[in-house]
Amino acid sequence: MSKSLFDLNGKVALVTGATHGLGMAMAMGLGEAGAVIVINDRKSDDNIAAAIDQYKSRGITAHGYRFDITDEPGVEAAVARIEKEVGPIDILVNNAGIIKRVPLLEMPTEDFEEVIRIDLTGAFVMSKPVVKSMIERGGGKVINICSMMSELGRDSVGAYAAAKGGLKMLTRNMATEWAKHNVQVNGIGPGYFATSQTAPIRVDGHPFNDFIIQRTPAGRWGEPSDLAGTAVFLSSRASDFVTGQVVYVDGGILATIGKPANE
Ligand code: GCO
Repeated sequence: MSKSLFDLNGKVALVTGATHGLGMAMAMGLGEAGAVIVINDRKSDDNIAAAIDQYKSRGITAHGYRFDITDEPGVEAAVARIEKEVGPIDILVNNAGIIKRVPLLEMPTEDFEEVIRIDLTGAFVMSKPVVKSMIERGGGKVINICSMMSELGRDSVGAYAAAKGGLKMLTRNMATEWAKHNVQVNGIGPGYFATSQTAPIRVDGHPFNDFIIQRTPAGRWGEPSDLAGTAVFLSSRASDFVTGQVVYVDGGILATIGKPANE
């Protein structure tokens, strides 16, 4: 019987930063579609071990490695080790990232550069050794986790928006250069999701929480599991002729200018 278009059995997926949050939710989706999951954390073996247990509890085979996506020699060594110990990486999800909510005029330049280094340059550093191997093997899939901030600005997230805007264009350029090698590169742009990263602005009664509920046509924050289907689609042969796109999973927020609060 022919495999489902969305079947990932036999595939190895590296999802950076997938010890928690949106990365874990996407990795769980890829695992449930059959992929073997590889995750990383830049600091904590404990975080990795706890996450591996969560994957295993869902019947998903997962492996964890400690490395920093901005450390180029460390990334190259980790990719070589993963491909030796687990197998060639068929799917790379560049998810790891940070945010610093500081108004631009108050932000130290080193903090701005740290956000760019992790959220933008990190995807470039991580992709090079993985994609070189994909090209040798005839192809693969890369998914860069962009953001609504790839399209819109917001007070206090200027460094993050600059990084995520750059990541959208890096996605298009990766797609341009690697399509001839059967490597498809796309982005996922989450809207506002209920994660630890948004917890400070999501508490009941917080003006921003009320604003997002009102500004999002779906009338709710996204749940991490809302991203799994798009991640599976962009990791599977169902998307073999899709490249250079950013799919926004945002409850409709980017589709509308919104409506008056009392409507
Ligand atoms: C913020 C939020 C956003 C979301 C997400 C939107 O402070 O505005 O953290 O940046 O996390 O990136 O796509």
